[in-house]
Amino acid sequence: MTESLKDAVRRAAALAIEHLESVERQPVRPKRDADSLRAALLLAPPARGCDVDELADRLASVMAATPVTISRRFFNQLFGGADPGAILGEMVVPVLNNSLYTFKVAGPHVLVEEALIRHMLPFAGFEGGDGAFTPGGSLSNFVAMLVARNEALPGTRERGLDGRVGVIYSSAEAHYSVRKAAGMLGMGRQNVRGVPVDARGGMRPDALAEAIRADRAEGRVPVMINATAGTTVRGAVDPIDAIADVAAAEGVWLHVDGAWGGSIVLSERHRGLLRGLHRADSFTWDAHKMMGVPLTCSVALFRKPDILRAHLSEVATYLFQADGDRLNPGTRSLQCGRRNDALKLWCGWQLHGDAGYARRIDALLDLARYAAEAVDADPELVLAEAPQTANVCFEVPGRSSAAICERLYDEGLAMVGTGEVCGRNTIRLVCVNPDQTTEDIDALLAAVKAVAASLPAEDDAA
Ligand code: ABU
Repeated sequence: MTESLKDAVRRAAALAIEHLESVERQPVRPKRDADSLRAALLLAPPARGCDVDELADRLASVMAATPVTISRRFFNQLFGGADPGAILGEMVVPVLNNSLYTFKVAGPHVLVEEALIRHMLPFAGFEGGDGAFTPGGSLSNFVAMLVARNEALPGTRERGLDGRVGVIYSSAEAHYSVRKAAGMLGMGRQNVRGVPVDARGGMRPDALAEAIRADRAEGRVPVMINATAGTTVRGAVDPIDAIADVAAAEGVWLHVDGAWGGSIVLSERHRGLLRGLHRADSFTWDAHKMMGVPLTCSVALFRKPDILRAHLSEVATYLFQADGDRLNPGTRSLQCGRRNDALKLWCGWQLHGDAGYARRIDALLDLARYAAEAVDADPELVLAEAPQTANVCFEVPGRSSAAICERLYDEGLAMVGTGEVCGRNTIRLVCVNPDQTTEDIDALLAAVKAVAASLPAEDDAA
């Protein structure tokens, strides 16, 4: 092993520490536009390489210009914060550099994945089922949809759709990945029904049943119902149990997209929100969101054992040469070469245990409730609705939510984004970092009001 490699690893650790210290000093970095970054940073790969000191300097410049997502002033996305256990695991992954397709080259990491999936399945009520790590919630939804399509339309894997039209049912407020996957799977984006939602943003089971009946009457094949556990903007949870009744009556695959809210199953206090999940056929669960694992770490879980291999396996004698399919996860993956996303989750779970993760989920949902009550009690703010999970949407009447968020960022006060709720552009505050406290919420709301007062009046209908 070369000294320069060890030196590089030491420098990476030092740069990471420097980043953490700079975030303590400056939790929100000033916004930089793309042109100023292109001009300031040496971005084009050079004809001749530089030495490692110069490289470390160039890397430090890129890091210093990077938006901060791990600080207590970041409320912008469905991820945030930094978890010591998971980061410890993630930081050793590149020096191990295993590809998670075979036991031969990944050894215990195949067993780490297996142990995690086996541990996660019962939380969904899928004991003894199947599962796979994917590069994100969109791809977990994709693989569930692929399996559902092949099950509903036999022969698709070999012959294609053969003129058959399969339909997907998802709420009008579901994540775009469902429509995108329909396009990628040859099913057609127009064959995704946006089922209307109720006043709380949950899919209406009566409208779902009606949509399925209408498609059947026209000769189309219902392929999958996608219920969402934690919609992107409102954090709404579809009524999974009532939707499962429709799925059972109609014999349609039920998928639950828990990319955002799936981790709530870890909390005894709150898992009732996902009542009926055990009746689903598949479940997307992102550990890089509420569990705080570094991006990306998503798992697609299936109720039926061994179902992934049936839909994804290929013969490759140059790759799968020993140990059998069970120990070669490449036989049931969307990917061939695959990075190790499991080790960081395994390390996080070792550190926190089930009990620690349950406390974490409880704390996030408690903080969201605190934020909602603080907004509701403030005469200058209007709460869009009581939060169901960890999203708090609100407005400053007479001011643009987008302009407020932009100004907060420009002034280095906070990063927070907007989302549409019932025809209004609202500020969407996401509680996903367990280091945040009620003081951070108070500071954000004070900053929102101060910034709003400096902006011109305008109505903010979506
Ligand atoms: N899949 C996550 C959607 C983006 C966000 O609101 O964080």
